[in-house]
Amino acid sequence: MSSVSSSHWDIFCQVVDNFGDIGVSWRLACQLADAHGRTVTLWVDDLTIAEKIFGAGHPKVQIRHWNAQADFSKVAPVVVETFSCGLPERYQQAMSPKTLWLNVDYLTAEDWVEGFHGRPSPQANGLVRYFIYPGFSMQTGGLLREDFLPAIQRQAQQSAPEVWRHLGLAPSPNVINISLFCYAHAPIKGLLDSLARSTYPSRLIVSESVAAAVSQALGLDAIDPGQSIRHFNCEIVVIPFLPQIDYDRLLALCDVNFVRGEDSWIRAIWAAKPMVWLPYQQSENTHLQKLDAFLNHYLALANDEVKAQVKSVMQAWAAGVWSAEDWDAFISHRDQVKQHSQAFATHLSKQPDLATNLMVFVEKLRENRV
Ligand code: TRH
Repeated sequence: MSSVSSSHWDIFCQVVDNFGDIGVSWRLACQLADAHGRTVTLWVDDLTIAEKIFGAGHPKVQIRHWNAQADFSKVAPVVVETFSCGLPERYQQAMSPKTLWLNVDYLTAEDWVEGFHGRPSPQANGLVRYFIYPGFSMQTGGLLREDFLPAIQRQAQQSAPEVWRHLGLAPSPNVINISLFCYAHAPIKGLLDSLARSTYPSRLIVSESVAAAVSQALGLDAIDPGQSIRHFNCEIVVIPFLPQIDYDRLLALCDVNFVRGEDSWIRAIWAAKPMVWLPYQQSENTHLQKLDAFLNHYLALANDEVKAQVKSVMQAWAAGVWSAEDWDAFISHRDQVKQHSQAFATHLSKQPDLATNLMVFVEKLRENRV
């Protein structure tokens, strides 16, 4: 085994589908480099999806293609496997008992993660794999959050007209701006109908990956990025897939954010605006349990009105049904929901972030304190 710097980490990512696996892995790699001085090699099995996320890259993060021919002879002192994707057999053979192996698993707000976070899992080959569970409480690994994010959000809001134009959109301060990033099974037609007949004018900013589902709901062939159409009291505009940092700017500017999966969900929490989260669909409606677990955290300190409005809209959206009345109530109380979202983000941001928690965990492992 050749040696690599003691401040080097390897991260392994398998792109199952969509952008979340690589979105989280890339964000973690960049944050370990920016905030903790690590150099990182990010191994990814599918570079086509990944390239949408990498943008101009990062000087301290090297991207390598994880394939059958890859050279795994250089093992980092710390290796992170994301979302239980496993480590290549040849890489494991090159690892020593001193290599620290962490599996950063999917985010869930369910309570069981507290009991499993940080637990070792001895492997048949003598190596030990530690399970890290991101989460919403101090007993979990926390959430990814960069120190520079508040400045990005502030700047977006202070220079809103310029930032809207930077995103390829006209400043539109007199309408409700809503970003839409969801899965195709969401009741999109219900949302479009509600926005069309609402007394509040709105602009629905649709991510490119959702454009096909939106056009289908409208009975159109396609709406391309850059195109906009009027749907009664709502302007629908499709935008291309944005660099991650621009997506944060968009969330900071919009009045309501529809998000999904894992990483956009967390970004919408930090944006501190009214949000509607759609969990990744799972068999036996497990995703609805995950939603309820999140709502318990998210709404723990909310007043009864906010609780009822947020709950009914998010549960309906995730269950694939739509209630125009619930949406109307939600949207007309958006200032109260916003205040609540700000309080929730402030409360969560007092907890250490995931990258910092990983650094602390690794130090404890080195000192045999886990
Ligand atoms: O793409 P997703 O649906 O990813 C999902 C989830 O991670 C899910 O839990 C997992 O099981 C599945 O993948 C395999 O949604 P998510 O997690 O929000 O990831 C989207 C990423 O794309 C996130 O990093 C934000 C980023 N993004 C941009 O950078 N620009 C954009 O314009 C948009 C819409 C998203």
